Amino acid sequence: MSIDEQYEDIETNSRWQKIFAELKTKGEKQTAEFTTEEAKKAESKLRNRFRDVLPYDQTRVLLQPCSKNSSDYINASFVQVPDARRSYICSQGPLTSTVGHLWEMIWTHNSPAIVMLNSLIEKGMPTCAAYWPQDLGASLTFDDSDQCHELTVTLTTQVENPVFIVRTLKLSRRRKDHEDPQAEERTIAQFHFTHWPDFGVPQCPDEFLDFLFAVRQSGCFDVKPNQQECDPVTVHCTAGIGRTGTFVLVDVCLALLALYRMVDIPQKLLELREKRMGFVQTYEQLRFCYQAIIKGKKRISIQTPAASPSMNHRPVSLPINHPEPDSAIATLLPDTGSPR
Ligand code: PTR
Ligand code: PTR
Ligand code: PTR
Repeated sequence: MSIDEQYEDIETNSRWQKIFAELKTKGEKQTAEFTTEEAKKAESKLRNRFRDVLPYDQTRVLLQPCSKNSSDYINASFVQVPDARRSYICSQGPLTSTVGHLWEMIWTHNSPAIVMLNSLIEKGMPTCAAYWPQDLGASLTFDDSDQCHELTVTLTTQVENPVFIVRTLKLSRRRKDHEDPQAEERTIAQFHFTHWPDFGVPQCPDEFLDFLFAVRQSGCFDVKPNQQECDPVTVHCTAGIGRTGTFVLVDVCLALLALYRMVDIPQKLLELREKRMGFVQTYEQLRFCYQAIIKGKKRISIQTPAASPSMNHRPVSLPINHPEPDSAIATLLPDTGSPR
């Protein structure tokens, strides 16, 4: 059955809840062996936003603290998907006390971009620390005592689209134990989707796809020569599972469709849940994934090099150094007719 037929079948027979529940049961069996020991340690607990959303020990991202006695813990997981040539770091929204850790992780693991899917305030409550400066040209410095480096983040550009904002951040890092340390600098792109309530779905697949294609067009998912996968793109929301899982599942399935023309969406979700718990939090989010994959597949295949009227975002050009795109994927990508 094609994805469209599967969708119609589930929709007509109102089976979303049932399928979602079955996946939960299967997923729990598959992940029964995985542990969260590090996340439950006393010093880690202060670094978790939620008690029940933890990275598995098997896939957690490690910090590199200065002293052996300091914790290397951050609530973030590696989600590597070699068959789709994708790699992500999926993370909770940082706490005020872990913002320096987030930037250190981004530097250490060479993450070229951040995909943010929550707002800083939701239902009147803070959901994530403001980890970047809010004013153009402004800087924030993070100098955590357990880290070897001081990190400074500067907001250099900000472009507002109807449902998302693209920011360019300059990240500079210098060792604290040198007398006159040379700071190194990198540019990190941040793609911030601003219209997605937690446990909800975006208003329509098209606005989500505008966002996803803007992320893709930056080149942040390009695979460098001699690498199997792209450098890990950091994806977060509040807990880093519901909206983050939805984004990753749609992107992975569209990448797989481009490479192999077929994908088993429920199976892929189960595989992703082995990397980070709770990926895709509601049956509506799963239904939305199908809708976005079906629309995304069509939208990609009807794009012509000359025109792409349905793409209402501006082409995003970011100073990420990347090689030519993987040709199999590039053929299915929207071409806005503008240079990369
Ligand atoms: N302005 C909010 C307040 O009342 O404090 C805080 C806030 C800041 C909320 C930023 C959301 C934000 O997201 P964005 O960077 O997309 O404006
Ligand atoms: N940038 C190219 C263009 O505008 O024609 C297409 C392109 C976009 C290529 C994104 C690769 C991209 O990334 P990914 O291979 O990860 O989808
Ligand atoms: N214990 C929290 C709750 O259930 O409310 C955990 C949680 C919060 C889980 C938000 C998922 C959430 O959504 P997202 O991953 O999209 O931020």
